Amino acid sequence: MKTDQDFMRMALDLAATAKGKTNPNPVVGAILVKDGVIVGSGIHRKAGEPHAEVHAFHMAGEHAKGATLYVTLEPCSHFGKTPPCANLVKDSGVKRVVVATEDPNPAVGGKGINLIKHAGIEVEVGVLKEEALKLNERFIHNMIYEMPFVISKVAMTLDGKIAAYTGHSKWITGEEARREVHELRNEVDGILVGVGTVLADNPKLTTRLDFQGKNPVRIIMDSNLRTPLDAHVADCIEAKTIIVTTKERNDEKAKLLEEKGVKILTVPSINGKIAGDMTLKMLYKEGITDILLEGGSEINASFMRENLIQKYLVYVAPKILGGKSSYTPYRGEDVETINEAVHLRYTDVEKVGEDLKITAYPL
Ligand code: AOF
Ligand code: ZN
Repeated sequence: MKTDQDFMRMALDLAATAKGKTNPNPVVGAILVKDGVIVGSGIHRKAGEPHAEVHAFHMAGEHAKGATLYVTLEPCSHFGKTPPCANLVKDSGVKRVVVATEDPNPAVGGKGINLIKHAGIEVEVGVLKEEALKLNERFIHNMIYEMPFVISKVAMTLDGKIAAYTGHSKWITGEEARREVHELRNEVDGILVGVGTVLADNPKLTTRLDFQGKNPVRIIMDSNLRTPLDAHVADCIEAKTIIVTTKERNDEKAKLLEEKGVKILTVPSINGKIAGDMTLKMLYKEGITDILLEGGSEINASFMRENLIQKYLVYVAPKILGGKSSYTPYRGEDVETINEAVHLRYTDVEKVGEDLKITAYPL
């Protein structure tokens, strides 16, 4: 006999297949089970399209009567782009509803669960809650802070170097780790670098996979608009570009970049430095719900120091570079003591090809 946990795990696995496809919405999976048999299943595929429950009920038809609904997120109670799922559940004839976690969207926030309970349907909340929270970490962060979820990605040697003193860095990690980074780019709304990286490497910052992936919006932190007009990122045919700058920038250059299709986002500065938190708030208003922060080391350091990173992904290559002037991933200002370190918690360590991948969250 399969347990509630077993069915919820299936629903979570279904939901996970849509990761990166539903932004700004969460990923959600739903399964209808009657007498131990799955009679309906569904996922939310894309914002604006039907919710997971709708697909599951559609598949189950009459079999939904007397069934148990397993859903990874509380059924919604509001009219968004689609009508409330809680009403659908209420009228479906299901006898029990198992929910992994509440919807942090203030428009829902428990109201969906209450509506179903008041209809006399048995509801259980919290089955595989931790997994469900992790799966929707991006969406939950968005709902609470109204800012994008920032993932800092670093590829470094075992001795913590990301480039030789010349800036040469191709390649530190192996093919499999680099492929994973393209899979990540395929999932996020934005990819952010400093203008230093644009000047040094002239990167494309696009997604290159065996299939047609999604290109995230390229976001360049560039207070003085030093991005060259012929830089790959200034070419907006393949992917969109936002340049984040300050009021002090050259208006003429801004116009020329805009003519190439670049969006110029003017953000307040503090001592000549673009304010990181304001940048994120404004990017969220532009529809960016998550960002892959790909450096370089000064941008990484300022986001890290301002506590603007929600997740760290560090790929460690089995190589030692050494050297006094080689680059490290989070440079910034010198600190005097270990007490000034930002503290993290490791959640996963995994081997990817020849490299290690460490996942960590700030405490
Ligand atoms: C569910 N099942 O599959 C999803 C839910 O604009 P709408 O109508 O698509 O509503 C989006 C909101 O609905 C989203 O912010 C979240 O609160 C909830 N998403 N709820 O019951 C689903 N995707
Ligand atoms: Zn819904």
